Amino acid sequence: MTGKAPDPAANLKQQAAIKAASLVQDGMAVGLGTGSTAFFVVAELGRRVREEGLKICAIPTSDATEAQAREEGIPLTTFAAHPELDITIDGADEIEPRTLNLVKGRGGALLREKIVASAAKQFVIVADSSKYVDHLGMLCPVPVEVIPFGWENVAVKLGRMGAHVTPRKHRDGSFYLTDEKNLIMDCVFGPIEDPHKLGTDIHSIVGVVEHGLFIEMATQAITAGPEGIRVIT
Ligand code: ABF
Repeated sequence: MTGKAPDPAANLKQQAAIKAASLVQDGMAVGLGTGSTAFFVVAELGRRVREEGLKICAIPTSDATEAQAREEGIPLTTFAAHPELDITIDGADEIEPRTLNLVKGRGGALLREKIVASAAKQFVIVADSSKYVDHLGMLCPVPVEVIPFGWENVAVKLGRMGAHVTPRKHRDGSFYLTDEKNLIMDCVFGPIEDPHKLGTDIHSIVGVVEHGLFIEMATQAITAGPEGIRVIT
């Protein structure tokens, strides 16, 4: 038998996704996120397009989301036609509730996710409540997208910044490649006291394309947990 194990948080993710999708209105240009929670957002928007006649156009953050959006019948657009978006809805790996700073990119789509998020007037995060942390870096590594040429040198420099660096690989040992054909370095820093400074330092390394610290970007987080739906602005 093939396929993934059932996701115990799927119901919570879907609740948060449906609430977030309700923010989307006729005429909006929408950024579509990537991951198992964003999946439910795309599904709900597809349902609204088909059943309610919702009129939107969308830019996906990954090839996988693009394929899903096409299946759902959501009209797609480009940055040439819509250089600015009304809203982007996406998942996250960690959310600091005090600041709405985030770690993203476990799914490998962080570069397009950051571009699509930064192009939007509203950037809404959807997640189950397990993603809340006191400090970024507590639950998961910070992914750093790196040009393949000379990645070993970038890894050394990330290590000198205090990270334990693991190049992301597939089970067969081959390198994971992003949609942009770059590598991902998964960097364990532990709890991050100053994510803004760390993000700036990572960016200063030649060969780094982008990192998964999303600082002062999210305008709202909608999460679902056993206590119900929580909205933070
Ligand atoms: C994307 O999907 C990523 O930035 C993040 O890594 C991941 C979250 O996935 P999930 O919703 O499946 O937990 O949003």
